[in-house]
Amino acid sequence: MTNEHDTGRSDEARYDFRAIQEKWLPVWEQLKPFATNDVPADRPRKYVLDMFPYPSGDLHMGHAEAYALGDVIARFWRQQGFSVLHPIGWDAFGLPAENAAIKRGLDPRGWTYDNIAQQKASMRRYAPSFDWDRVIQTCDPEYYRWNQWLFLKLYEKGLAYRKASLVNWCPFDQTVLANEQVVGGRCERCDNLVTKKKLTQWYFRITEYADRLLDDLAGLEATWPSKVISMQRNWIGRSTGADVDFRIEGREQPVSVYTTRPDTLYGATFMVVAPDADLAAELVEGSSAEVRERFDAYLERVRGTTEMDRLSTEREKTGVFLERYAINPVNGERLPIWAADYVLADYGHGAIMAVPAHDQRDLDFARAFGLPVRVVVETSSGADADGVSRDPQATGEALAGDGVLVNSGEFDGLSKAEAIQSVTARLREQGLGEPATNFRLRDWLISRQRYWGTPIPIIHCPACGEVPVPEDQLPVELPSAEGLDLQPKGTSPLGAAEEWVNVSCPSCGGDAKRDTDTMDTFVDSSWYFLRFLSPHDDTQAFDPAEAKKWAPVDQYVGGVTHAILHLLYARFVTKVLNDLGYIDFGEPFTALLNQGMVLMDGSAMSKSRGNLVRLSDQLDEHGVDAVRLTMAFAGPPEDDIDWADVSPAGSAKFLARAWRVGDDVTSAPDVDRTTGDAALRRVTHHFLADAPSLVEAFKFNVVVARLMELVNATRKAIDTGAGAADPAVREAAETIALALNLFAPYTAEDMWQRLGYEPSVALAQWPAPDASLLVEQSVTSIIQVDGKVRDRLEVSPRIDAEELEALARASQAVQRTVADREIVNVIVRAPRVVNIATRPRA
Ligand code: ANZ
Ligand code: ZN
Repeated sequence: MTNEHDTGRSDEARYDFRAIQEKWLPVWEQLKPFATNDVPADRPRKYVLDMFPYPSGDLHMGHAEAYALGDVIARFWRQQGFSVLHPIGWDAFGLPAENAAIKRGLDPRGWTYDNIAQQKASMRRYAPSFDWDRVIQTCDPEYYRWNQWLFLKLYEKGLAYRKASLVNWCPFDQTVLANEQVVGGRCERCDNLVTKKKLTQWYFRITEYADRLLDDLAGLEATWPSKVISMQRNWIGRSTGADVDFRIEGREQPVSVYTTRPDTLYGATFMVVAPDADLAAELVEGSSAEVRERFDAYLERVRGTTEMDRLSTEREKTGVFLERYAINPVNGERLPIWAADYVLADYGHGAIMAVPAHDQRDLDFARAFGLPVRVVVETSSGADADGVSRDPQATGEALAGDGVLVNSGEFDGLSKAEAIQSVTARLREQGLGEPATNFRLRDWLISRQRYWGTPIPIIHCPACGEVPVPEDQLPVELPSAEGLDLQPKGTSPLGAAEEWVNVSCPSCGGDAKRDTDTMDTFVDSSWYFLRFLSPHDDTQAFDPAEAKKWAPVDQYVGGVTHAILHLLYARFVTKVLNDLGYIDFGEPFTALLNQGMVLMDGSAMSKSRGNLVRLSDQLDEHGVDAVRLTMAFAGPPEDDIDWADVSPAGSAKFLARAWRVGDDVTSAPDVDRTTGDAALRRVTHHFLADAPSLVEAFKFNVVVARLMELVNATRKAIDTGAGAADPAVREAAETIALALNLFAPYTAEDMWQRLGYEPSVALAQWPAPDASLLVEQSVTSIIQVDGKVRDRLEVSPRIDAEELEALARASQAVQRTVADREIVNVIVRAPRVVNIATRPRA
């Protein structure tokens, strides 16, 4: 043990963050304080996970925030006696690498691994408490082999399938996109408008889990941000109503429509089919040549329209009358059938009964094309003063609210809710309809026509059809990019890798071809948290025994940008693996913390905006610890941080001050602390008592503020009070080092050594506070009425003004004095004085 306190250290020992960083980084690399390979079986465990980075360029300020905050939690649980698994890896496949490589004429492989190397070096210096023996990189065949395994498991269960359908197509990236990757009608990656294209693609049947994905959100309400929960709820979008069958003149089969308002069936005045639905094409075959021509032209236009626009209520309504008629099952009315783009082909049945009086989009359409409007629910919200519903035809406003049925035969007089029940029951009796549930959620489109991803482990055989690659032949390695044209062109570049594509069928041995698509990279990240549990296992995707010990993740930390996509997919895959018996839990992430963004001058940082703050510059100038501390101190972790408003220089100054406190201590580690200065001890022990619950509530900034108070109190004790040799000063300094371990690991480690301990401070335990030092002493509070002392109350020194005023007003003596006079003013100076002013009642 080194104890520099006896060795005549220099008086002007200086805090030098560069020297400290250089000193401790290699020590930690040797020591591996965060290794988790053999942790004691009987110690409780926590799994803290930060979303893994995408290796495009070096780490940036956003990473610096996320990893600083996640590390507070990981380090905290270690101090609280837990074995903590805190791994890191790289989410390394995907378009950005591929596009960057194409631009530079490089192999995406080299570009990606170079970036990983750079990020890894920066990450090590940044010193989150990662277990570096568990790093995974999703573009390693050792990793993506298990993506392929997962695909095959889903395929066996019928949860992975191929179908031809209209898909989102990015004309710029020349690839399909999942619904989740279309943001406001635009490609999430390149921001170009997304169009639709009919293609045969691979899907994961996430819709089969829609109910569970929705219902299980209830169990996350206490530990996930409510915003994320409601975004997921909306995305899944469960809607309940009824399917109603309409007979079509000149067609054998009836057409089903989905409605959430079966109560409005008598108000249906026309039917609308999606122009791009198969039904529309079929119906128009029975129409005149002129209509067919108009329809074809219309369809052409619709194809170029985004889904967003189609659903917009602002847009002018367009459509084509198909000269065909449907029959309303309840009253036999003939309803004209139109094709219009506000009805979507892939929701419900791609056709609707239009009820213009009660549905705004139907009303807009009816008004545009002169179709009848019939009110069937008298709503109170749409009523005049005399109780008569306003005419939607005239006002242009549909009556959407609650009300009583009219013009609806035997159902007249029922409330909306009653009528929904009764009409549905009647339809069911007559075999004309049934209750139905629909989801906004679509199956997850996972195939991509791009190079840099996991090959889909399927072989297409002319004789046998789709043949899964046998598990013992995994991984299907991605062929070298050499000689391949990676330019996006709508078909996968892998098709040109002839040696790779042409194989013999695993089933019949005949000539066959590999599937040339690659998987969406969200497949990679849908289960990566399990791979960390046994990252080097080459016999299975993850070890179920390790999953039992560590999983699910206790605390997940990452950006809110992943509120839907990644989190939904990971929840889905977890449920599938649960059903398949590999794991015994159904939710991957027990708790979730979304950190805010790091802004500069009020807006997101970007090169083009010219407000980019480079992390490496900040680290060079202020040091790792100051940057990390600044991230924690800036405010609640969920809030955005404007780098223009914070002071890493101030953080560095504080760290130097804290470090010097440790350096000043002259007592030995084994000194009897109970003999120390009581006032300072009380401050220290209050801090020891309060910090853990503050950390658990993610109030990191409050912990830092309290720590600053502790440093000040200690400084004062050294300079003007008990002195550097007092045991209470040592106790305070050690507490400071332990707390700094959460935010500023280099400074903490260095202090710890100067205080006479071996590394690592990260493994030292948080001491229990001494309860006797937490007992509040009371102070005497003087209560005056009109300038005369009337009572004295013994109160807590921490009492707040409101509480003290209430006590004063409740005092017998005060009440007697005030009697029937009126209190006009109360001035409270907690905890010492309350002044009550009165006057006679008027
Ligand atoms: C008649 C009706 C009357 C409707 C009324 C609403 C109000 P959610 O809640 O999103 O499930 N709809 C059904 N399929 C559609 C499709 N493919 N494209 C566009 N709209 C479609 O909405 C269900 C309602 O949206 C359905 O209920 C249907 O209009 C329409 F006063 O039927 B409703
Ligand atoms: Zn075959």
